[in-house]
Amino acid sequence: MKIESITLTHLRMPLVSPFETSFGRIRERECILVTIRSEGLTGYGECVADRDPGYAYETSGTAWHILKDFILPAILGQDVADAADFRRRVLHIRGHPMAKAGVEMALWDLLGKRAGKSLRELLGGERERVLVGVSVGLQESPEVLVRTVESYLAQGYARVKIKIKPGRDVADASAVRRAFPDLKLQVDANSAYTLETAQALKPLDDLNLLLIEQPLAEDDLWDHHLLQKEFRTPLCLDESILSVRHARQALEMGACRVINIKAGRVGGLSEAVAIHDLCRARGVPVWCGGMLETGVGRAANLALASLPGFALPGDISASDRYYAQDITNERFTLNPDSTIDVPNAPGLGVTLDRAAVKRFTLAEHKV
Ligand code: OSB
Ligand code: MG
Repeated sequence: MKIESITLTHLRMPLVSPFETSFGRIRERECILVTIRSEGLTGYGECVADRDPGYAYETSGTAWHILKDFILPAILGQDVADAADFRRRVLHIRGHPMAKAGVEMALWDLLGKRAGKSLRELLGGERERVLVGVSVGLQESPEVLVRTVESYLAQGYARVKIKIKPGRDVADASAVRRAFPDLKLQVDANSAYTLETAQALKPLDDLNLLLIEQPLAEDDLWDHHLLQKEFRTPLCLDESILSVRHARQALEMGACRVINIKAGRVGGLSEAVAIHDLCRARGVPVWCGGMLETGVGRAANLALASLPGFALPGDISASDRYYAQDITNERFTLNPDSTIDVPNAPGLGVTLDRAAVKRFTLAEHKV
């Protein structure tokens, strides 16, 4: 595919409600929309880096720089055969997986459109609808949290993840468990603990949780291994897993028993599928994480989650859980069985609401 032009659009979109994690509270989410034109077709990708380096070191600012000054020049005017070819062309750029993944997604969209195949088909996905859950941010109090969870259950979500941080962990999770004894429940600490402070999480082991996500630092597989030995509940890694190599080492070390896969965090959908394949071969359950994506990234997450090894419900909620106004014409809705349909149209299967994109645009760069 000859890469004829690329547009970067820096977006800032208001969330329907604030989202608070152990690393901060946001009311608006930023991302970079990547638009690539090739041979009469247009492909879209979403770079999921947000404004602040709270979840990862990448931000919309660093991604803009890496995209504009390094990734775009490496492919503009070039004939890029496929995602593997793209990855080879950006191998010399160290790190910055979210910046790379945004472009890789747009290339997958183009490849699908050219072949007349959905991203699900291209990636080898089997399901036409995928099980999903909702990720609930930190609330004012355990009482408010229980009410918030209750409202999502009323909407049909059958799996809930709550965010925790030191001092807001056992009481919150216990309150939700008491209120909903049979709920599929899991917690996410976003690296807020150390091996020492994580001792306070011991009572979580009696709450019948699906998993405990990323309690310790992102660069600390070894202490996750030590902590996993102390818990019956599976630990799940998110921030720590940036590649299929990290995934293999974490599993061999016993640092986790479940992996959260996010294409943005691992440099793209190809690496995400490779991690899925590794885990599937080893009988390790994976699930699709989320980064509060727009309809563009949400479509990609749904296609990814349709692969057979995604054994647990993903953090892929309906569009209205995030945005009153999204940038795609398509809006994703929750089915009564806590699933969302995987798009069927070629590529990502979404079209852009131009007026919405314009309304949320902070900056544009076109080459
Ligand atoms: O750790 O999974 C996370 C959102 C932004 C950054 C990190 C995380 C999250 C979520 C929300 O938990 C997942 C979603 O619904 O998109
Ligand atoms: Mg997480």
